[in-house]
Amino acid sequence: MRKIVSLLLGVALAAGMMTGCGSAAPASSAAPASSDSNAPAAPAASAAEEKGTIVVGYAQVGAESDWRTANTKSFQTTFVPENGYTLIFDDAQQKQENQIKAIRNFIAQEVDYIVLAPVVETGWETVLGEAKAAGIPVILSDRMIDVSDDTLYTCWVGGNFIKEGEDGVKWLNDYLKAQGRDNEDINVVMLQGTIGASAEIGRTEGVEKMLKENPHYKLLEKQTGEFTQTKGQEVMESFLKAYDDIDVVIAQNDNMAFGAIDAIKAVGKVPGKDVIIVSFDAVHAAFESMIAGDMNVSVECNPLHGPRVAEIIQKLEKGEAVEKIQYVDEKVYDQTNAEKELPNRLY
Ligand code: GYE
Repeated sequence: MRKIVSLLLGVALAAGMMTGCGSAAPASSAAPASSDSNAPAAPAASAAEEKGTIVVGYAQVGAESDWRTANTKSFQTTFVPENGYTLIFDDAQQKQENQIKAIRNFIAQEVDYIVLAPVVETGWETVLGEAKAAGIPVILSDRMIDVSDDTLYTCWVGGNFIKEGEDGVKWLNDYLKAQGRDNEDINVVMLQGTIGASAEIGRTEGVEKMLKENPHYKLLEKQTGEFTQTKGQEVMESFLKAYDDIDVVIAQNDNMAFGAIDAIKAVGKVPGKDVIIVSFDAVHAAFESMIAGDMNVSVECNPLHGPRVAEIIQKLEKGEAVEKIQYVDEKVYDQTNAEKELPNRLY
């Protein structure tokens, strides 16, 4: 929407960023910049300008999980020229410093909006102050930030992570009761997400609060698995070496749970029976795992924020007010309803 010059600059920078970061963004859904050196940048930029598209820079966390992949796809299919948008996508590979660089690039390109899914909660004052000084609204999606000045962002939309953590243990309480194990001492280990990410902070808080309410629970150990399958498996292997009586694994996302399940099978134990698996996200593969009897439960966390952010931008374009904090409704799925629900799942 801004000057052609800035778009041209944007296209050039976006092309550089995409190739520089090795981003997996398909050309069709990213900025009309192509890493193909035969494709001239200028016509693509003016095409975007002719259509009067709204230019959105998305500073994404990375590609660490199925949830994240679904989230990226949601943005890349929503913010397309046919819907009136040009998306400049940046994959920060789980590093805050990369996100800060991406935001500075977006500011230099004079994008219309910046969307940020912050890797961690703290350390955003300076760069978001720069976005504010440039007059570019910042919409937070997925994870939260911890800043004293809430004018540094326009609004936030995402999951209620504390509630998700509580829901996971509530499910466990009911399950153990139904199994006649509610008076048994239960040993728990927890695989945490990226330390300092609000999804980790909230889920840890919610889980620990609920575990403390029941003296039968003993949290043996918690450690980060960085929200990845590989690290989840690695940490679970070390837990299994250290403790021979683990009753429950609480994995703060499905991918770490998949890794834990592999580690449990490798020592000859049966996941879903010998060790109860409580997980988060409820991605497609989690439903398959529940149907197979491996995973016991997955607390939903909905990644399809693209349309939600588009709705916010449309309101802002019309000068309408938007809610500062918007939680998405989420459910809990387990082995009793996984098969029935699987065909309805969108991610
Ligand atoms: O649970 C995990 C992803 O921030 C809610 O990030 C998101 C989390 C999600 O890597 O799978």
